[in-house]
Amino acid sequence: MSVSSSPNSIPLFKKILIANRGEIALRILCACKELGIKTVAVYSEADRHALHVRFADEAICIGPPRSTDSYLNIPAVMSAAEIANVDAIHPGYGFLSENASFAEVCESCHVKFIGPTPAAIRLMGGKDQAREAAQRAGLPILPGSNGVLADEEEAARVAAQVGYPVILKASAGGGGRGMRIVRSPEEIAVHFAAAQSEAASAFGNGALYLEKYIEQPRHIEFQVLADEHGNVMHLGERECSIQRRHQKLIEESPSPRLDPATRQKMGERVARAMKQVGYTNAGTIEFLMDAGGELYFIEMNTRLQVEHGVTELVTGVDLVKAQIRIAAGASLAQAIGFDPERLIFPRGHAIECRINAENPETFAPSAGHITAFHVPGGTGVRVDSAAYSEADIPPYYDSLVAKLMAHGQDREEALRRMQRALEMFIIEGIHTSIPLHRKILADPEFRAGEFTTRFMERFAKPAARRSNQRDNQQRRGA
Ligand code: MV4
Repeated sequence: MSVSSSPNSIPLFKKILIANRGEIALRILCACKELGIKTVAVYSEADRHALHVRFADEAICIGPPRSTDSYLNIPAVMSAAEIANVDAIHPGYGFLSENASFAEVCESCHVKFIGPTPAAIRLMGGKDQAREAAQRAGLPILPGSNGVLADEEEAARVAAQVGYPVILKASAGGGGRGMRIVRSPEEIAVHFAAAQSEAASAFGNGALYLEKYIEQPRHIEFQVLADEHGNVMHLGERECSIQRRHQKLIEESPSPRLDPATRQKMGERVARAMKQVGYTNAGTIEFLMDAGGELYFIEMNTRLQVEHGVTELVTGVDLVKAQIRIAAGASLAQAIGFDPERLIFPRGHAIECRINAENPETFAPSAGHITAFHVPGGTGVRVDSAAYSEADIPPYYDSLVAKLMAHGQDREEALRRMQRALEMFIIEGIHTSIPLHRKILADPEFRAGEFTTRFMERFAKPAARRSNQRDNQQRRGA
């Protein structure tokens, strides 16, 4: 009798290198273990005691603590891939995940990059190009420039056409850098120069484009999966408006503001658009929603996102397993385990709080030693974290300590689960954003689902007190 698994299964990779660290490296390890795929961890000298190193089948040190010397070091990662003889690399999020050249290097080394093609990363990674591609593919965009602006005169001309206020954005932008709001013709020259030089120094590319500025938008993004045979599906949206300094704090699915008809209509439009651009693997299409509920494409992320878990909770689809199966050549149906037409979602409501190690006064990331760590559990609670009791949080990387997710039959149940889970999460030795999350969850407007990307302005502290010394004492357990 044959030992092959289900009749429509496809041969998967034997060994995958995980080119990342922290909770997402563990998340990818989980998927590999469930699929029976061997794993290779890479790590920096600061991460020798990290859990992704402990749980992987093999682990290879790729350099000193700084990201540029290790997790971003393409020759070091590829050497590890060659030494371990892997057949694929999962890049996670951040680091090399949206680096088209890295995806190309993988291709030329006959190692499968688990993600879209280099061409798709390049097309959707350039923001002005992505805007044009989205428009050609039938997605609604804001009025603005056709591609990059030649100079401030062109900026003034386009701004007069679309009407003030407008926003100047860096083509190579990210994290809100190289972005300027312009409210009148008098301001455009000075803002053009400032945005251009900021973009040039931050990204080595000063190219700018321009859009109509939306005053109080909501940030809503659609998740897609596409196989390498031309099939594309959407998995609904995530509401990501609760953010501070371009760092998301809370994400949920579905959005409290999107009705089922719009979800279906826009989801199908997004899927058709991604089919038209030949997109493959997992991707996220970001929209701004204006006060009237209209959605406008702003940019695309060609990777798995931090907040993918809330989509997993309301769809029942394991997005990381789907990514791996798609990269191995599976159809969408094989990748998710059933006919995409029969996916019924959202099933209830899911919410995520990003627990960061941060100074509560300045919100600056704060490294340190965790002295006690207890994660909440129980019905409808999921915690993705690579932290543990007696772990060190190194200062070199981002400050995410845990993603706390709650799932319920409706938003109210999900919120109550989240509140009790926040109360039952113990992290000692470092400061975290748990107290901030408890305040947000108690806010009447948040609970009513009435918020925009400006929601967190109300939690801004008056000028920070001089409390560093007291802070450091607390951290040491004084
Ligand atoms: C905008 C906008 C208003 N109008 N574009 C911020 C970072 C980048 N991802 C896009 N961003 C914005 N683009 C137009 N035409 C407002 C923002 C914005 C924002 C967007 C999503 C989530 C949080 C935000 C916080 C400030 C500004």
